[in-house]
Amino acid sequence: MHTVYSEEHRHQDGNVELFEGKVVKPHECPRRAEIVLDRVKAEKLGEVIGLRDFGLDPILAVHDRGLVEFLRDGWDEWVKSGRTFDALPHVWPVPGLLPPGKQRQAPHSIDGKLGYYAIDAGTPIVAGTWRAVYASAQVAVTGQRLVATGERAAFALCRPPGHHAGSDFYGGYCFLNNAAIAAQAFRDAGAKRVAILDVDYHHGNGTQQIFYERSDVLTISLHADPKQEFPYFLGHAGERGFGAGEGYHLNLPLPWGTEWPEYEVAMDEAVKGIIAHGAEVLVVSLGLDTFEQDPISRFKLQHEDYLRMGEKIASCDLPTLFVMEGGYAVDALGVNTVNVLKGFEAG
Ligand code: OKP
Ligand code: ZN
Repeated sequence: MHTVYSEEHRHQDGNVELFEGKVVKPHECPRRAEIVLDRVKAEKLGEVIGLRDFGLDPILAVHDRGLVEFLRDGWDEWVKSGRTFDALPHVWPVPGLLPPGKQRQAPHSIDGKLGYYAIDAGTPIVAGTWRAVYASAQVAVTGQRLVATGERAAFALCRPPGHHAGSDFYGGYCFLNNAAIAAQAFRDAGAKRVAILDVDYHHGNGTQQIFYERSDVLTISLHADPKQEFPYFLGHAGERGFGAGEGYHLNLPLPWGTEWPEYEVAMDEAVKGIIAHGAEVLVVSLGLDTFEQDPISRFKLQHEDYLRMGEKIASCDLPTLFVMEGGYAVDALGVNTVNVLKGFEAG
């Protein structure tokens, strides 16, 4: 399968992340994408293709204009207000703060806007953020076009990742939801039913929120139980969709320490759901932070398990777009990512 890649991701290169109460160097760093690209080339997975620019329309089909304009202009406002170091939020409009029936409102001040749009303080905005996240979304849509025009599969090597970003919020290293943008692009290209399978270690809260009230895009996430793990407030088994979307979202939370045998059981349930949905196309949010050596995660998958994961995904027997998400054991990230893709091709 072909890989879509753009060097623009390098412009997202933050200095700081607030991580479990400490200021650390961001786990989500440019070397992640480079090591995956190197492995794709070394394993001769297929061609490496540059992005095509589809403009703002596919982004605005999923995200509110307010968020998009904030991501585009926020850095300049931050600089105008006298700062040059990474922009992070420090105050949030939690629901209980507001009077009954009152919606939150975007303030004018940049510090207020950061807290309004961000869900965490781990996702720095820097000078090149918009360039990188815009390109990441275009990489996803370029991959989507490959699959929509007849390829069995494609790999969108997106960076920054996307699955924590919702229609009007960003965070968890994610700014625009690349997988959701691609899924919507499949719908707009005529696919009646689409499925998104999220195998990142963390719950895909943004993807869940975007499609929660819709029946055309089935969303399934396998992840560490939010009772224990980020994003903490969403991702419980009881969340099954709402209104027209009821029954079209599936969360499969798993405990810390999960190994392949238990993971496989959840994968089988996900595959069953995708087939039952009658999806015409599959988007995979491909996070590799389920790896046993991941520095911020607590599942225990091994290198070879990713081959099996790829085979399982292939058993859905659908045209498939892989969209890169997380994975922070950087030295192993290329091997693990390409193992999924090779397992898929063998399956
Ligand atoms: C992004 B992706 C709590 C710290 C969590 C944010 C993690 C974002 C992960 N232990 N910090 O890989 O899903
Ligand atoms: Zn993750």
